[in-house]
Amino acid sequence: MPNKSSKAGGMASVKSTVNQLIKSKQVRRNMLNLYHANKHEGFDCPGCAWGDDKSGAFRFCENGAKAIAWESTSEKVDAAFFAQHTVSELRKQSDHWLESQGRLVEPLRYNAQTDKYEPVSWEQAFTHIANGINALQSPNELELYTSGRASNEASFLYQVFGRALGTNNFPDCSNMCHEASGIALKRAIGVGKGTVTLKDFDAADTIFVFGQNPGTNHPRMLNALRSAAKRGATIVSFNNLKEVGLQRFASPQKPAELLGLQAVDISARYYTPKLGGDFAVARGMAKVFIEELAEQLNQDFINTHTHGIDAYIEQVKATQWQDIETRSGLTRADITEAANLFVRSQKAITCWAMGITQHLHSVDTIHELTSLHLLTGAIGVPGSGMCPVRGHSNVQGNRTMGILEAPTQAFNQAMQAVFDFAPPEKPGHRVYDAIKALHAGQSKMLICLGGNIAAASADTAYTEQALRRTALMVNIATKLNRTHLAVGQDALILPCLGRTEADTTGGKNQAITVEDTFSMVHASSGNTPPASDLLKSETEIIARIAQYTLKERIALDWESLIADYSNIRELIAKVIPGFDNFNAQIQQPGGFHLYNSAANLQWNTASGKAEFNAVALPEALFPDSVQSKIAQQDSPVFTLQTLRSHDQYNTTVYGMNDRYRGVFGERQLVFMHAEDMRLLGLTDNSLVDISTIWDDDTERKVTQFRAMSYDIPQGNVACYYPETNPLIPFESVGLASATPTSKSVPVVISHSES
Ligand SMILES: Nc1nc2c(c(=O)[nH]1)N[C@H]1C(S)=C(S)[C@@H](COP(=O)(O)OP(=O)(O)OC[C@H]3O[C@@H](n4cnc5c(=O)[nH]c(N)nc54)[C@H](O)[C@@H]3O)O[C@H]1N2
Ligand SMILES: Nc1nc2c(c(=O)[nH]1)N[C@H]1C(S)=C(S)[C@@H](COP(=O)(O)OP(=O)(O)OC[C@H]3O[C@@H](n4cnc5c(=O)[nH]c(N)nc54)[C@H](O)[C@@H]3O)O[C@H]1N2
Ligand SMILES: [Mo]
Repeated sequence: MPNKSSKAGGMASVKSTVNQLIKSKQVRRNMLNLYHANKHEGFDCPGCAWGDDKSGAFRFCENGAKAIAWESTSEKVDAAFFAQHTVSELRKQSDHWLESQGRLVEPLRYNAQTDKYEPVSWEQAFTHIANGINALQSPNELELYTSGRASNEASFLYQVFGRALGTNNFPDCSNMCHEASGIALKRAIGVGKGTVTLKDFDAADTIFVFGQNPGTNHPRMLNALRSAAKRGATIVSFNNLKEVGLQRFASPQKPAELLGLQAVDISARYYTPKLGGDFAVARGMAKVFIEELAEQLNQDFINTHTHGIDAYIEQVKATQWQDIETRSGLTRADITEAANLFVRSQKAITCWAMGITQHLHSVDTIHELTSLHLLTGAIGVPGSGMCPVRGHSNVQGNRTMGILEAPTQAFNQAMQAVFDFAPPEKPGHRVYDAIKALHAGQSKMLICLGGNIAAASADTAYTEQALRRTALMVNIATKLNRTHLAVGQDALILPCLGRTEADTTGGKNQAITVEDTFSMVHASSGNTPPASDLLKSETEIIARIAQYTLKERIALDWESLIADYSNIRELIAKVIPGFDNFNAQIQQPGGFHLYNSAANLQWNTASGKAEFNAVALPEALFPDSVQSKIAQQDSPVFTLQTLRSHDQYNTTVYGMNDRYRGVFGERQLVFMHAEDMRLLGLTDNSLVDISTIWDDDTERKVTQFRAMSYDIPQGNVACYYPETNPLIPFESVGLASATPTSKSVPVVISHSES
């Protein structure tokens, strides 16, 4: 069991940060790096998408420091390394080992005869890619994946390139992440982004945090929560697990608190619903609003700004408390208390992350949370609104730049006006469709602008099979990972600069731009010497691939775009709304804020109003066909969530500890309720196998995991991602979002066989 008195932040956090930096043997360079992180004229921290406060103080967090140290390592995987190891050998290594070997330093091509990656020149690499693409029968045989670290400039050129070729196949990491948030918010309030900014956290009376672990994944968010708690705002957490960071937090940046003397209690209320129980929680809160607190609802707001209230009220009234309690795992009293906290406050913010987005019913759940704000008018006024807390540092910007499988007509028209080609209208692929198409041999080529799709996507065996069927796979990356090893016939690795490194082209250090979770767009420029002279920026790599492939098919002066990224920003300003005077706007400290229609009470929905969603509470977490399989099992079926430890960044595993959860030196763990363990005859040292229950005949199993008793609702279990991605059935995706249901997988647990 984790230590009850432990708290996030404080001395332990600082020590761990410093240890991490020292271990990387680059202390000076890293401290310089940290000093420049998230400051005007420095680089944007590659850690997470939380916004920056503009106090100018030395700002960093432990996990940002780890991300920077990991990128700044002096270890290298060079030609000698690849001469030593075949790809088949490397595939046997762990994700942690692979990335620990160091930075990629030169372009490489896979040789199927020797089963090794071998150095090639950039010229050869670009020519080979262009030949590969131009040999495809249709541009729709190409998949263009983006991971959310890519800059606005690189992702804008990437989508220009894809659309000039004629495809909308832009699968991206947000398909596995906040896709449901974008869809639900667009449907409910007409804009697929959050409506608040960091300033709203200073004005809110109540802040709800659903399905999120900011202590680990957005540590700088704790500063905002901590200040809010200190000035008397009420923070209410809904989380399957009692996460330490949401309970007590000491800021590692305030000297007095370094000693942990003034740790602040963050959450005034902490509810632990069942996995996937949040729809029922929100529905229950709506029921209390409507049936018990009707006089406190904002009738003016409802009448002026919303559509569909009558049908919604009918649905809410028809939902029975018994169903709400069973599905949420909370009592009517708990939900009534939370509803009162919401309604009593004039200003409420709702934050959420993967605990909400990675389920079958995520889109409706997020719509239901939004309805609470529509009933009370807690949106579009200071201190109120919706806050999906994005993951990757520029994942929101990628989408703004046009990394979308189904762009709007307005977007296509703007593209045509600027680039003089007709962009494809046929919707393209998300991650789910892309992997399926590769698996079926309909798509033949994959380019990955960062990321690690092999490990990040669900159903590892199926995904790897799909990747191994590619005729050509191209990975633009900083570190070696599992995707690079899932080679088919032919593959290239193109090594790129990281966020922290100086990007010098055209005789000057270039800046790129990013957009944070609050729609703030700002510049970022690296300051450390690149890990190798052979590295190129992502921006240049994309521009060169486009230049070599498209030749005179598009009249763009690629050289001038590569020599000066402000020329790319001029193009962005012409195509993407809100980016007028882009180059001038990023000169302001902190950058500029993109207009948000819903925050200004304008509703870009079909009805022109914010929409209620009159749907019934779903019967179960899984589709009917799976429920009937579950009913046939002799042993208990648990719901598994897959989550992050404190020592990882998505598929990048920095270390084997998860300090805040009391875990040291291991990752093959399953967190279980003590009573569930007792029923299965397990103790804290038992080794177990975990198998998925699904409606197909595929066996999905992981073996030799250690059971660990934990404060988790009975019937729910938790394991780390990506080790348990093999358990997530490929077809187990969210309705409308197609996001893998990484937070609800039906499993059985048995003693390990050997
Ligand atoms: N250091 C670090 N920072 C990161 C990342 C990283 O890996 N490491 N990843 C980045 C990315 S891409 C993202 S998307 C974010 C992810 O940020 P998070 O969403 O915080 O990440 P997870 O670890 O998936 O945590 C999910 C949380 O939701 C809870 N939860 C799970 N299921 C449910 C549920 O059904 N209901 C409720 N109420 N709670 C539930 C879990 O107990 C856990 O606390 O972080 C970003 N920042
Ligand atoms: N089971 C389960 N699966 C999940 C999730 C979950 O909670 N549970 N979460 C999902 C979520 S929220 C996300 S966002 C996805 C993440 O999916 P991805 O974004 O695809 O994965 P990452 O692990 O972030 O990518 C790590 C790799 O990116 C490369 N890299 C790092 N920095 C740079 C850079 O600056 N440039 C370039 N070009 N490459 C770089 C390195 O080679 C590194 O190996 O995973 C999803 N998968
Ligand atoms: Mo994410």
